[in-house]
Amino acid sequence: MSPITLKSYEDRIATHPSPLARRLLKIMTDKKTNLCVSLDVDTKDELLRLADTLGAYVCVFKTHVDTIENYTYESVIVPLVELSKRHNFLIFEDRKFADIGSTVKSQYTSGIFKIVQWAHITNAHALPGPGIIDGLYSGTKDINEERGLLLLAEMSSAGSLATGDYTDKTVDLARRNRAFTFGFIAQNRLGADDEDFIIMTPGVGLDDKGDGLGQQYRTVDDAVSGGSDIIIVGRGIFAKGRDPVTESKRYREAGWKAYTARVK
Ligand code: 6AU
Repeated sequence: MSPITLKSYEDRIATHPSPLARRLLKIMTDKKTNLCVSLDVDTKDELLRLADTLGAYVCVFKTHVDTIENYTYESVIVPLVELSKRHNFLIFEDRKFADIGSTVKSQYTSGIFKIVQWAHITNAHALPGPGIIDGLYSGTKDINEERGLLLLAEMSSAGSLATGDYTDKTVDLARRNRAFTFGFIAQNRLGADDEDFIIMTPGVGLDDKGDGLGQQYRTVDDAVSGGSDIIIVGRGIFAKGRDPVTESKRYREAGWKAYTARVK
């Protein structure tokens, strides 16, 4: 266990090199939650309803905004940003950028989504090399609020190619710009003992083992005791037959209990 994982979220606020991560750690401390809910729903009504009813239990809401039917900036983003202020959570657009710097800059700043305008957090594959970080970072130039990037260092899906040397090189890339690249999507603790990267872990589920399409689930305890800082949960919370409020409370409690046991 690295010394960072034994420190409280609150203690990490003072020393973290990323302004976005400092804001996130403060929200987690204040709201006592390390739960990120993945709002993988098809309609804007459902997205906004869940963001409102579950807002109190989460530090981050993760979106795939390109899957929302009848998307418009005014009807989806404007109210979502309003809810993020009301309930004090950050928005993470799970865009998984994967192109050359110049292209990802346009994808981040332009088009119908204008992700950089509203998503506090986004993520990218390391595959294209350092230009992808430089391109995304240059897109934040005119934004007056904290923005942060997660690199996909490991994936939860069966047979993922993001392992070993690829994962190590992804960690190296993140070191280029610690004020912007504040952490990883990963299954394990990554970085040197004294480096504070925020580890966000998908593929967490208490009742399922997989989804028949490659997803693999681990328990909350397994992820957090292994060094994960934030658990990402989607279908474990809102799959058919599950009550999202009950499940959010359950995952939040499990996540906080596992974290408290770790830092004790
Ligand atoms: O809990 P689930 O399986 O319903 O949803 C998991 C969510 C999905 C995936 O797109 C995403 O997490 N995800 C990611 C992310 C966040 O980048 C990486 C990964 O390795 N596995 C994964 O499931 O929205």
